[in-house]
Amino acid sequence: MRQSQTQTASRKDPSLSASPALPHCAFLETAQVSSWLKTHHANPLAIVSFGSHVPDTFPCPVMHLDLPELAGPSRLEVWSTTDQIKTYRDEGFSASASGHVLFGTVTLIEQPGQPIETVTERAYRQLFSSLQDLSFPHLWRIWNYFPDINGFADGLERYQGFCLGRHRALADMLPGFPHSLPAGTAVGTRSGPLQIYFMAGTLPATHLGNPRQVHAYEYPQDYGPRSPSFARATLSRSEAHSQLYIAGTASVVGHTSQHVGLPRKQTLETIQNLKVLLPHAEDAAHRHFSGPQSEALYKVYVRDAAHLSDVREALRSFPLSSNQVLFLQGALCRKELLVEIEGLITSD
Ligand code: 3EB
Repeated sequence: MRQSQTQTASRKDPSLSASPALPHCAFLETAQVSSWLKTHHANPLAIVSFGSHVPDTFPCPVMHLDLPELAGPSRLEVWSTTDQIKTYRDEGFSASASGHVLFGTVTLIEQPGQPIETVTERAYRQLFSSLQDLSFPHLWRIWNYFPDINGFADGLERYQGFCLGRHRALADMLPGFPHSLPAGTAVGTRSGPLQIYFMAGTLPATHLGNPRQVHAYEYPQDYGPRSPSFARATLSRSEAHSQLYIAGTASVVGHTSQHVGLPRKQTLETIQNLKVLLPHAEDAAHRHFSGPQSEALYKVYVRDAAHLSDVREALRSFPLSSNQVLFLQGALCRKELLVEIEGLITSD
């Protein structure tokens, strides 16, 4: 099966025939993981847990996030590859590398009295020096989680402090900043340290904006002293497929939050943002992301568990099977945002 897909794709674009497999992501119950990996001849790159137990027999980075699952059986986000894996570990850092892709985690505990911007800047500087050391200089996708995201300290909302520290490190260390910024997610956990996981490549990926939205890195200063450093989506490709990493997408049009207090309408506005992004990404990739053969996974972050039924109701216009979507309870970076959706689509 894999073999025949490869051949089809090589005919389409022979210049890419030497590139390796893209990482695969699946939402799996803990008890399914080992047999799933065996059947797919895959090795785990990283596992993200939202409260489920993860046996320590997995050799890859494992990140536990305090983001309660709101529906269905508890599942893990399992990233894997059919390539061989090499793992790395350092204080607060772990990663696994396969072929052209590095998947890693950075975890930093906030010390009492230390501002979130200082912790964030340090985490991003550590991340960048690891990318340089391991020779995966191109960031493809990044996820950021920390508690009390809407809390205030030293006159700044903690999310704004986070943006400030992230901006300091990235503006200094990321070549091509801000156009080389990858798709991002930033969500508030119930508890825990600053937790970051990321995918990086030996080759650059393509970063996209959303035609309905201002680039987050060009937001006006009303939202904080430094703008959020992320792209709306990132494209990477192998010989056979393209992958579209969709950043956390919310009810933001232009740069303004829409439908304050209305979870159903915010969800519909978010879906509208996704519907505009998809054809834009298809044009850029020359691949289909909305066809019947493409595979899509979404994480839906809901601020208030009481809004889950409204959110699910609105999502009926965007049909997804239960193995394609995780509903997680998390706080979002503007107080008025009630729902945010991120995605990963592999083209047909
Ligand atoms: C927004 O559009 C919503 O700071 O990394 C979404 C995804 C949001 C990522 C980030 C913020 C981030 O501005 C918030």
